[in-house]
Amino acid sequence: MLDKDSKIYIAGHRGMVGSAIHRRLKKEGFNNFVFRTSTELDLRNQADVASFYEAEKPEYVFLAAAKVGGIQANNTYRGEFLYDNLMIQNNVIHQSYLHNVKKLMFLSSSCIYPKLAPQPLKEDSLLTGLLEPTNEPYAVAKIAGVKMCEAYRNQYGSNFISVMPTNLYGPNDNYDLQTSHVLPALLRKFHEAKMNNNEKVVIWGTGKPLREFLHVDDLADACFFLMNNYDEQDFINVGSGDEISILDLALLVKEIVDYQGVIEHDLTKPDGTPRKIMDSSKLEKLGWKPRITLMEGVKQVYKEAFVSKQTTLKG
Ligand code: GFB
Repeated sequence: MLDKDSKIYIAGHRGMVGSAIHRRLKKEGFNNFVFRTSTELDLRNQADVASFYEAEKPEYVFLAAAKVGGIQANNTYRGEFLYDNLMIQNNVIHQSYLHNVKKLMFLSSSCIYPKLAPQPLKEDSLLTGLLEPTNEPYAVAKIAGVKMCEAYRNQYGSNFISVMPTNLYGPNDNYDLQTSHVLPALLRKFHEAKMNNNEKVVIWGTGKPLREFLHVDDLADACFFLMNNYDEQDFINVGSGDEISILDLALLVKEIVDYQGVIEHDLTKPDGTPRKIMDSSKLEKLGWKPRITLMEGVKQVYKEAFVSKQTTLKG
């Protein structure tokens, strides 16, 4: 079990996942955190990360720092997604080993599974087929991170585990329409269309792909549970079972926002993987289940990001 006084480093504490893990731990009474913003510490820089570990000597590490984005960002910034993620995770995992971190959790992603792997995606489908081309560089980096945790456990006995979240949403998401994931993009598009009395909202692709969505607070709860209860080499899926087509998701957001116009498709934009739902039975058998339904979660996020605050959004 994590001790309340343990020194915990959350890499990426200002991102959607890192900030949710921070909220979850604070709620539990943890208060010995170490943080660095990306301006204070460039995690891609080996020497700087080494100095940081030497100075701070964290006992537990949540590795939630990563270059992330939606389908278009992944496909456009292919070099950066590969380089930045490999550098960040290599430096953090290696320094965690050198400084005897008691336990590290690496946050991976469901896109590491082969594009056409049997659904729901089971953990043993990893490396059984070709990846989805739009996010291959990101997936290759994340696979390397999972394998690095496994290899360090095998060779050095490091207690490093990896979790595989499905598509996430929640507070501190990215609402830039060029680089965001689908859910924040739809919330913004429908909200702005309503405010501006626009007749239509354009969504990317055919609307047919199926995706599973998990609220980031549920993910953070699963991370806390696994940090306390899971010490195995094999990585573990974290999903919600809430699967929906992109068109139905658009209709759900339309209803929540109460927008009266029509939906159009931009077929010049990619669909990506046709279906991506996790088999999370391994985690369920350990005794963890998500709590926030998609409807509740999206309503909550919409309220926080658009109704309560008058958010000024870029992009
Ligand atoms: O969320 P998303 O960008 O990523 O897109 P992926 C999911 C689906 O929603 C795709 C469609 O079929 C998009 O074409 N979509 C419709 C839109 N309208 C929009 C829109 O306005 N914006 C966006 N972004 N999509 C990512 C991977 O894949 O999932 C990452 O590229 C990562 O590597 C992440 O793993 C979780 O689910 O397709």
